[in-house]
Amino acid sequence: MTTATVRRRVSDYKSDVKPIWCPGCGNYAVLSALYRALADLNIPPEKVAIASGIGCSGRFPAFVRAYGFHGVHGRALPLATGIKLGNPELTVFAVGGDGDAFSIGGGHILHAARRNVDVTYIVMDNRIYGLTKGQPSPTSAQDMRTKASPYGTMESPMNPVATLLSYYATFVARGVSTDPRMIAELIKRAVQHPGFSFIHVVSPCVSFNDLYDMIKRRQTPIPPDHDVTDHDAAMDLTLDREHLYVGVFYQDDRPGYVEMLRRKFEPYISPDYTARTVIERFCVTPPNEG
Ligand SMILES: Cc1ncc(C[n+]2csc(CCOP(=O)(O)OP(=O)(O)O)c2C)c(N)n1
Ligand code: SF4
Repeated sequence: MTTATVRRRVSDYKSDVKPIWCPGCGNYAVLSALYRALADLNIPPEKVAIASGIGCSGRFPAFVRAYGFHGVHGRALPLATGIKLGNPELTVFAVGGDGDAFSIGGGHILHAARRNVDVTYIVMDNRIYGLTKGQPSPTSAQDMRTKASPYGTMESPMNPVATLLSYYATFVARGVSTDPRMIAELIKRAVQHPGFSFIHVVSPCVSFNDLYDMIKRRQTPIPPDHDVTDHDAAMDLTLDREHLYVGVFYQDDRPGYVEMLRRKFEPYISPDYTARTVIERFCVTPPNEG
C-alpha cells in the first residue's frame, strides 16, 4: 500500500502569533518568503527549526509553525549549529538583524562558514538597530545621523556579502524586501545547498532607516551569465558601489559538516548508521574509547 504525499500550503507554516512589526517593515517580506519556500519544498513543520538572537528580526521564530529558539543577542548561529548537530534530520535556519549578526554576533559567522555547517542564515539588514530605536549598526552609511550619533557616524559600513565571500562561505546570495518571490527562490536554493548558506536581505526599517528608495534606485539582478563558481567574479559584483546586486553570488557544493562527520566516522560504525547515530556515538566519546 502506498501512502499519499501530503502537499503543504503556506498556511501550514503560520503560527497563531501575529507579527507585531511596524506596518511596512521589510521583515514581513522575508517571513512570507519563508512560508512560501517551506511550502514549495513541502518540508513538514516538525522538521524545521529556527534560531534567532535579539532584535525586531529576532522575533521571527514565534511567527512560524516550527521549532523555534529565541536566544540571546548575537548567538543565533551557535544555537542553530547545536540544533543541527543534535538532530541532523531537521532543516535549520538562523535569522536576525545586521546588529545581531555583525556587531555582537560577528565572531560566529567566520566559524559557521569555515565549518560549513548545514544551516541557512538569513540576515535582515536594515542598516540600523531597530528594536532599540535607531542606533547605528555596522552596516549604517557613513555620516548617518541618529539619536546616538547626532554629528553623524565616522565609521565606514562593512560589506556583508564581501565578508561572507572572504570567509569562503559556500553559498552567498542577496535579496531585497521589495521582492519576496525572489527571496523565496533564494531560500529554496539555500536549503537545498549542502553546507552553510548565507542570504543577505536588504530590509528597510520604516521607522528608523527607510531604504525603499535606495533599493529602487540601485537594485540590479546579477547578470545571467555570472558563473556562481567564480569567486573572483562574485567579489567583483559585491565591490561594485553603484549597483546593489541581487541573486546568487557564489556557490561551492563541497560536502557540509554533517556529511563530513559521517564520512570521517563511517569506518567505526555499523552500515545502518544515520547522521544522527554518528553524532550520538562520536560527538561525546572519542572513537578509540567507544
Ligand atoms: C548583550 C546585549 N547587548 C545589547 C542588547 C540591546 N540590543 C537589543 S537588540 C539590539 C540590536 C538590534 O539591531 P539588529 O540586530 O540590527 O536587529 P533589528 O532590531 O534591526 O531587527 C541591541 C543592541 C541586548 N539585548 N543584549
Ligand atoms: S522598528 Fe524598524 S525593524 Fe523594527 S519592526 Fe519597526 S520597521 Fe521593522
